[in-house]
Amino acid sequence: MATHCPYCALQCGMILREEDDAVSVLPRQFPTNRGGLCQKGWTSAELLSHPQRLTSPLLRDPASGELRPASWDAALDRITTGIRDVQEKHGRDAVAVFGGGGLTNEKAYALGRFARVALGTRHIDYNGRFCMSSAAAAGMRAFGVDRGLPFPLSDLGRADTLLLVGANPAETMPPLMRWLTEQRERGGRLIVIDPRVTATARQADLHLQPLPGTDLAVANALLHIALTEGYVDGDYVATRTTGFTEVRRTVAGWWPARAEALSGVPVADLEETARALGTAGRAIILTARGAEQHAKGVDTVTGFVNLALALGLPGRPGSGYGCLTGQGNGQGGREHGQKADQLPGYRRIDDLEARAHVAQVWGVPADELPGPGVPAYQLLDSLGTDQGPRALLVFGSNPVVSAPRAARIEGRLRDLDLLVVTDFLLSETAALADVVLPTAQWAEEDGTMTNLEGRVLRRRALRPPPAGVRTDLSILTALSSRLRAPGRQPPDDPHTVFAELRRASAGGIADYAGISWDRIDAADGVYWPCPDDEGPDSPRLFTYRFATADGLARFHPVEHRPAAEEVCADYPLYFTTGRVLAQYQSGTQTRRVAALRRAAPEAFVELHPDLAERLGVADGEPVRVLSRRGEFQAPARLSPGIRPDTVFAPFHWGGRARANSVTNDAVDPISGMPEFKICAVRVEKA
Ligand SMILES: Nc1nc2c(c(=O)[nH]1)N[C@H]1C(S)=C(S)[C@@H](COP(=O)(O)OP(=O)(O)OC[C@H]3O[C@@H](n4cnc5c(=O)[nH]c(N)nc54)[C@H](O)[C@@H]3O)O[C@H]1N2
Ligand SMILES: Nc1nc2c(c(=O)[nH]1)N[C@H]1C(S)=C(S)[C@@H](COP(=O)(O)OP(=O)(O)OC[C@H]3O[C@@H](n4cnc5c(=O)[nH]c(N)nc54)[C@H](O)[C@@H]3O)O[C@H]1N2
Ligand code: SF4
Ligand SMILES: [Mo]
Repeated sequence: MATHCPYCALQCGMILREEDDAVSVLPRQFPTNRGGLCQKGWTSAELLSHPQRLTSPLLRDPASGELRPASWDAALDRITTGIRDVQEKHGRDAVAVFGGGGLTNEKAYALGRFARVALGTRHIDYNGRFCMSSAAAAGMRAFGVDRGLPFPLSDLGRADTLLLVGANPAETMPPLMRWLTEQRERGGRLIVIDPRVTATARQADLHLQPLPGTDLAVANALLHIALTEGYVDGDYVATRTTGFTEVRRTVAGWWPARAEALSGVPVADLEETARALGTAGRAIILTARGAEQHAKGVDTVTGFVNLALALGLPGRPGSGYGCLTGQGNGQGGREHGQKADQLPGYRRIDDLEARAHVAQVWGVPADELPGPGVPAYQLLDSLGTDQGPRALLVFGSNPVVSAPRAARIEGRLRDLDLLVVTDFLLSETAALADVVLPTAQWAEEDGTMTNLEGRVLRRRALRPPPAGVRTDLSILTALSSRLRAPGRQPPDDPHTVFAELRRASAGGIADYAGISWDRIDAADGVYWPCPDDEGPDSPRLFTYRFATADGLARFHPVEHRPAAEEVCADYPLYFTTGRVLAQYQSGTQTRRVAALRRAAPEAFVELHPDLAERLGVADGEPVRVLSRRGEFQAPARLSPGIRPDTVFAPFHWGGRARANSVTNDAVDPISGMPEFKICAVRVEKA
């Protein structure tokens, strides 16, 4: 059966085969992965029948404090009683929902509707806030629309110059590297900006290795050079954009030597990068989490968008700016109402017309819909406090491992009157819950996912979930009927939910009205916006106009600023975080797959050999990393490929090896994105 991988936003095509009870994975020719899969995709079916899989609800026993198997009736009763108690005492907003970018479009949509209508709370947000929010906000303000890649992935293979800023696809989306190989075989140049010599940087023609948190200075200097060298496309700027005068004034102060002093990137490399972009027939600039997960992430992305606009790239064939979306449904998950300020179709919840449209689809009065909630970190950090919600329902996230300053968030979760987690494995967050509900896995339910290109895809059920397990949709339906809000939730059949999503999104920015499951099947996916059944979809955006009211793209002047926390005598090193190939996110899934555990068995702290020598640490020896917020411990991994002033660790592990015990919870003022990619630490021999 043809479907797609459960993990990242590349959504590689795969075939599932069932023999007896065992499910095997085969790669599938799909226009994005062209028959490629990474190790995570190959091994994804192993979790379907994993011995640790949850097959019964779990309830915390008040006497022993342990989680014990319970019936669905008992579990659902405990949840509805808990919700009613909390809402009676503290009001409707005292219950919150936390979603995930791995949920299908149908589930993300149903979750937003459940929060606003069945619970009547304004408090819903999701882990995409930690992932996509900075690029999303920058894209919205520049282009009037936020779609990761506004062009098909295949364009990467045809670019003369490709600039990757804070992206390591060789580990995070391995089959995507085929397009980069093709690009270089055609004579194109690949330039990578990353503080580490990553597997991706090793393939680049030019690698800029800045200090973490200085990408914005680099972007402004690149535009400064483009101006002085005459690479700016004056016609394009005049006819397709507004606001350049201010930006020109700001970047005038960013002469390359100033950026070199801050970032450590040599002037010659800055000049070479500007030339490669400015003289290319086709050029593409892509950002990912390295540039975005900062308290100035929106402005940093905006710096690169300004550069792309000044060079006249967006909307030109084979050229443009894009962001590499991360989670399986990182794109669709941010369009249909899991965000605190959003209604389906990428509508704003404070827009009266949007409220009227969606309320009519949902069959409720518009003034009954709550207003905007707060972004993920602010929400998590308010839990169980006097001002915050007292009950939380989590669908598809493991914040105990993945939230910044995680020990503090773990404490907040413990302070709740009621924590409910739906998962198919006992994640670190589920282990803290009062009620855990076992849910179906990707190969056990139908639905749609929207990949990094804005292409809507079909996920297909190979077989029903095991006995005792329900789908997220049926859990939402059951809860709303117990909350005596039946009819306030769509039925639990994903096809019916998708039909409703199409109507709710109609006329919005992310318009799915013309997308049907049959149409997706017939055409290797359908790109949004797609307003009409009969009309075309939109593989390429911006060819004639941008999605702003006047059709013009907007420049925004942006200034470099220091990280929220700078190094000092007590914490003299920069700390940054990211991913390794064989583990996924908080690791709940991949740490339980034997082959992946063998490939990446434990966390590590990547250090330059010179730094290690100063600390008296040998390769493989355990070290402690300490910040103002906490500490974690893992073996040292010596690598000459990292800057000597910077240490790196992956965030896939919990417990003592939890990198997020030290990360900074400073957030971007516009997007709410936490500063995962830079804080000040001290490293000691453990
Ligand atoms: N194997 C694997 N693949 C995944 C995932 C996974 O967990 N594991 N997760 C998926 C998801 S949700 C996402 S969001 C994507 C993320 O995909 P990427 O963004 O490619 O992944 P990261 O490793 O978080 O960050 C990329 C790079 O940023 C660099 N970096 C750190 N600080 C800075 C900085 O200040 N500036 C610059 N320029 N670079 C910096 C890091 O060294 C790292 O190599 O991956 C997706 N794919
Ligand atoms: N230090 C640091 N921290 C980071 C990052 C970083 O780069 N550095 N990156 C951030 C980013 S980009 C992201 S995306 C987050 C991700 O971090 P999390 O939000 O924790 O994401 P996952 O680990 O994918 O958690 C998904 C959980 O839901 C379960 N699950 C999967 N599918 C479903 C489903 O369909 N339904 C239900 N009910 N459950 C499901 C899984 O078993 C797992 O336990 O981490 C962020 N945290
Ligand atoms: S690259 Fe992403 S979608 Fe493709 S197989 Fe690996 S994890 Fe799955
Ligand atoms: Mo992500």
